[in-house]
Amino acid sequence: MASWRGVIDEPIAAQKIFGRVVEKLLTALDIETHIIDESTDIASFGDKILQVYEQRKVLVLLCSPRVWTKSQDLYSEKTFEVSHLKHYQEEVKQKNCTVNPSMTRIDVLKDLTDNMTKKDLIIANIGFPARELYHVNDQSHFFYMTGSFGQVSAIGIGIARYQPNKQIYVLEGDGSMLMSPGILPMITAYSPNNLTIICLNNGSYGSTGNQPTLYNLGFIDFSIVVHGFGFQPSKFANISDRSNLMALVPNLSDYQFIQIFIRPLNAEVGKIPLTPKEIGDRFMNSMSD
Ligand SMILES: Cc1ncc(C[n+]2csc(CCOP(=O)(O)OP(=O)(O)O)c2C)c(N)n1
Ligand SMILES: [Mg+2]
Repeated sequence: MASWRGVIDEPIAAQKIFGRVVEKLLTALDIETHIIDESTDIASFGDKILQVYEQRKVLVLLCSPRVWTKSQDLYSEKTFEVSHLKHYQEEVKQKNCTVNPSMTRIDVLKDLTDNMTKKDLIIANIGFPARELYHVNDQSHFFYMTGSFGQVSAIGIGIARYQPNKQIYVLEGDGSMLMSPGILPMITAYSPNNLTIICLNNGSYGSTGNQPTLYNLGFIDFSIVVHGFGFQPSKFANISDRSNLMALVPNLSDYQFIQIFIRPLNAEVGKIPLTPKEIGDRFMNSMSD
């Protein structure tokens, strides 16, 4: 099953080209291709998918963005409990291993930006984290990712090292953090005192339609992961409700890693009306201020 990115409502240039040519490419390669327009269409392809295994053939089901991008509050009852890691959770003294989050991403972004100083830099994960941040409080010194999923902390450590007088906040998601946790020991190695990773954990790939991540399925605990990678326990916080968040925000920059559990709900905000070049140029110019 392939995501037919670019075919509708696509602002990213590279994806538009892909969307336009992929069907023709597959036909030229003589690969049987069918289009899935809505998630309800998938069931009707059960027999075709079985044939792939039985006849050992290649079949592509090109899924329109309509299949994925509907935002639904699918996992609000999720408690983020990882029972087989309880022993370690006690060892690293994290009390909030079982949580039932009440805030959404946009609630958290409002509270965070209201409590940051005007010069703090934010590097925002691709998708709704960037879109919602732009919507609640756009600043030229905020960098909105439009690609490079999984690289937000890598960008953050680079900027933190070369802008030691600025405070940098990185907005990770559970999905992006699971994709590239390898950056964490690099951050420990450099231990910049001007970088804070804020991981907005909604247990899902929220920006692509709230498919559950392995975090949601209860296999992982980031509090143990980051401790294992050498982050200092006193510089780590788990947040699951607004009163804890408000108690922490005056001292945000004292932390290296803040995990905030949120409900998997995307706000109804439009796309960012800036090209990737405009976002980059504006951000770079703001550094020289
Ligand atoms: C390499 C790559 N893989 C996948 C995507 C599609 N993609 C964009 S955002 C996203 C989900 C992000 O999930 P998470 O980091 O948890 O943030 P959330 O949207 O849930 O806040 C995915 C899968 C992409 N742009 N690039
Ligand atoms: Mg997520």
